[in-house]
Amino acid sequence: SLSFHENWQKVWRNPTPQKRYDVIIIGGGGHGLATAYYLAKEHGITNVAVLEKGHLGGGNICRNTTIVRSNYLWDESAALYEHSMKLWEGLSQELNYNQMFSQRGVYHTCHTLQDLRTNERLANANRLQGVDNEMVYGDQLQREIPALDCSKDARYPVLGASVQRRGGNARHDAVAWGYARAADSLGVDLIQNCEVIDMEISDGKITGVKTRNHGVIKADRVGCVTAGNSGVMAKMAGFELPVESHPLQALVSEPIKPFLDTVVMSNHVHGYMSQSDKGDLVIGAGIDGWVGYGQRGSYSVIEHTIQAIVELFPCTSRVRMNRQWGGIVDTCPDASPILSATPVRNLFFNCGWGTGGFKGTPGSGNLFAHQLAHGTPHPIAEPFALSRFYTGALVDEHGAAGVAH
Ligand code: FAD
Ligand code: PYC
Repeated sequence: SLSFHENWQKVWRNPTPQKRYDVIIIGGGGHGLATAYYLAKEHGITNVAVLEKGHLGGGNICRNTTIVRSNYLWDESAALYEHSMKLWEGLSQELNYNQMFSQRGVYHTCHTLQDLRTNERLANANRLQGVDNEMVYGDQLQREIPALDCSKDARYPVLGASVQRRGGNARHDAVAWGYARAADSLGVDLIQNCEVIDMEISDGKITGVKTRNHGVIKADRVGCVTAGNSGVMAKMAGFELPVESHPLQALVSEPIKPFLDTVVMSNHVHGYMSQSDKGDLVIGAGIDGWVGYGQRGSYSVIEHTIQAIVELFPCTSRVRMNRQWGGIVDTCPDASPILSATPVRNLFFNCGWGTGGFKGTPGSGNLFAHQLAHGTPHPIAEPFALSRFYTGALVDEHGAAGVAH
């Protein structure tokens, strides 16, 4: 059926890497590609290569459940995620690529008094920060989400929910491909199948990277944006990161008629769900309790997650599941990301986004590009430096992470 579609124009070039670049970005996921785009677009730095060990967008950017929101607790996080949300709101136009960004609302259901208090506090904090978030209860919640079991005799009755109405979801591969196409058209070299296997460091300063199949490539500055592999990359550079890499699993069902036009997350029974435009139910779990690098699903996680989903939406009990998978997320002790200089001069890391980096993609790329261009952090990124793990100025967002760590 594709025989009449030959000779299509390539969406990006497939260049042979140069011997040297002004900036090398390791990792062609959402954040790496966004960083390359903003470096070229906003800072005029186009002698840039993105080195990706597999294919562009084969990592978490295309394995996530696409939830976008900015309802985090602390001012530092609200500034970070709201910066990203504002970029999301103009991204289809900016990249001339339909991101299918759908602000259909994200609900966090509350099943205990403590759950309610936590969410009410969050909603109040967000409103003071200028971020939309509100509480809905009882009949209003039932009207807004007819399929949600709001009955009093549910095993874990739903007492109310917070909702960020500007939250929602987007099409994950459109994000990767949109940034890739735009970065390529500004002159960035996107090098696929190019694994970085070592760092070239001299007198405490990075001078380039060693790759598996293209030898050493020199650079003035290197940004490492490798999500679940960040600990491995830091080891190559001779230091340790306070991150743990865990599998995070998700699954989708067979397509069914539209019945859910919003995103529902429950921290208490622990599961979350939205319905895609194709009709599949997109369902996710908490992180696996063990560390690992296996990008796979497992039966026990499916079973627990489906129990939670059926508890919330009894009408889904006979829907068949189609696919399951895992991605490796790098989690920090405070469930906040790291955008930072490192002990190696001119080597910067952007990692630790854990279970929540999809929503952060545009903001992360935008702020990290600033840091790579200037050598100093953008004011919004300052609180997310590695130094917080020495000073103790952590940005604890476990309560707002939405996914159990
Ligand atoms: P990736 O796409 O993983 O990019 C990193 C890239 O680095 C990869 O392509 C990898 O191949 C490459 N790389 C690694 N090592 C090397 C090397 N040595 N040399 C060259 N390249 C290398 N977040 C949300 O906000 N909302 C959600 O709903 C959500 N759901 C999720 C559900 C699941 C199942 C998972 C796994 C994650 C979810 N996340 C969510 C988190 C989000 O996907 C990640 O935080 C985010 O995608 C990470 O940034 P990235 O896109 O750049 O990562
Ligand atoms: O950060 O909102 C989130 C999220 C949902 C599912 C995984 N992460």
